[in-house]
Amino acid sequence: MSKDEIYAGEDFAAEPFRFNAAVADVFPDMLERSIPGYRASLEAIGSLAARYVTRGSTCYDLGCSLGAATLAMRQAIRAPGTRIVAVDNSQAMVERCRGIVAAEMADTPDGPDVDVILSDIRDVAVGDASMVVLNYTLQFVPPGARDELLAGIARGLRPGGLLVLGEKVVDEDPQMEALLADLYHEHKRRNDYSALEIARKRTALENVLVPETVSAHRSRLEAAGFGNVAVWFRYFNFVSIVAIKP
Ligand code: GEK
Repeated sequence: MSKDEIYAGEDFAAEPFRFNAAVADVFPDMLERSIPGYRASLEAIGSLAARYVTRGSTCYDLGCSLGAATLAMRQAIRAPGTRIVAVDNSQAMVERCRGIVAAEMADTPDGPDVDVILSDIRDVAVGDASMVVLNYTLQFVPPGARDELLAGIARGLRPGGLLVLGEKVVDEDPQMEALLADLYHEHKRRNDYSALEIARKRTALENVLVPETVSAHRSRLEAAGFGNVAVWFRYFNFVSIVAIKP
């Protein structure tokens, strides 16, 4: 696994963060070291897929990157006749994801078929779905487009279908937000990012990754038509939420 040193070099150019080839090449290491509980989120996606994916339905992995959540679902799904649609708008991610998924499908040909699609997730019509995953993706979608995206997902889910929403969040209480941001900074330092790398990445993500509060996510999910909503996981300012369509 290649080490993420994107913000370490001397030849570093200050520009907004993009999911380009350089990022895709170090992506597994980047997420392991940058998203507290990332591995736990994938484990839970597998457990939830085993429980919630229903016969003949479609599962969606929106903002699939290299397909980690797609593979977690695929390995866990027991319901027959299912398929997975994995979507990302980064060409570099989609190219690599297609290779990873093809290798997995060759190893386990009896599992669900997977289509990896290069598209903006806002242009994908979710339909006849039993499970949709947005694992740390919604935070990159412009805030003004989030309500409509979530409403479309809710409409496209079968009754009883499940959404998993992983997000970086911001706390309502500025003092607690400062504490959580500081603990996160320390976590990244422990994971071998220098203070300079952390500062550069934070600047690059400004206005690119736009976090919201947990209550904003809850309200949006409820307005979109989801019934039961729960935060099943929180680690500093990273959460994962499950929501069920009635
Ligand atoms: C995982 N879910 O490993 N349309 C399509 N893709 C998008 C859009 C959009 N509008 N905006 C961002 N992306 C993965 C990790 S990473 C999280 C998800 C992170 C894509 C973007 O190209 C990137 O691949 C992904 O969403 C976000 O479980 O890097 O923090």
